[in-house]
Amino acid sequence: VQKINMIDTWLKKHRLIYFGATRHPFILSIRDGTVNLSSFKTWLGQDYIFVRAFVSFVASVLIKASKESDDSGGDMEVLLGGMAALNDEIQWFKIEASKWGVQLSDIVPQKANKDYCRFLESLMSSEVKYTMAITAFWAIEAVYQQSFAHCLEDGTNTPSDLQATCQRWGNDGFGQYCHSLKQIVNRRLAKASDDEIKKAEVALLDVLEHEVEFWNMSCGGA
Ligand code: HMH
Repeated sequence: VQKINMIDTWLKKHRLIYFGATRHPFILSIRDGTVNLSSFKTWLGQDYIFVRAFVSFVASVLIKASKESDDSGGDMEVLLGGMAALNDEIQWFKIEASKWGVQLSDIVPQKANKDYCRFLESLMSSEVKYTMAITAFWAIEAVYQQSFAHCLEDGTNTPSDLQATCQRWGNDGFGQYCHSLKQIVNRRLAKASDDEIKKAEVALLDVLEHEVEFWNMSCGGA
């Protein structure tokens, strides 16, 4: 296996599950305008909880970077940019929730969300190496980028009041940021041991499965 662009190799190998995560029926329903608004509100409230846990995870990735990265690719700057974006995102969730009448303080995390947050916590362990953690991080961001960008393509029927949500993750700047993360991951993987590569691939698959479950949960309504 050539190690220059491990990510693209993996995305080809695992394209069915990757499509499961990035072309989920929930995303397709936003894209064609048939989305159930109660599903959207469920997603909004649950994702707010997820993002709060995600901030801690990103902080742990930053710590791993400071210990393990030679930083030739400016990993620190990219990660700090991601943290800044999350600060913005949390404020956005609050505004959006009040627009949709979703009471964030009342949200109880559902099973898929709890499972996903527990997975993030497992990656925060100091036993987990930077290469594995940053691979998961890239995958988490890339799924949202790919999913929401799909809703903004020409000829789609995304409802106008959901356009801003899609823009949040589907905009070009976020795409650039995901590309920078991908380059960091590919650079790490090119130098990683077989064992580290294996672990990173498993982390990618775990993320994709959790993302599918998260979308499934949102479709559940409630
Ligand atoms: C579940 N995955 C989930 N929520 C998010 N906000 C992202 C990825 C991207 O930040």
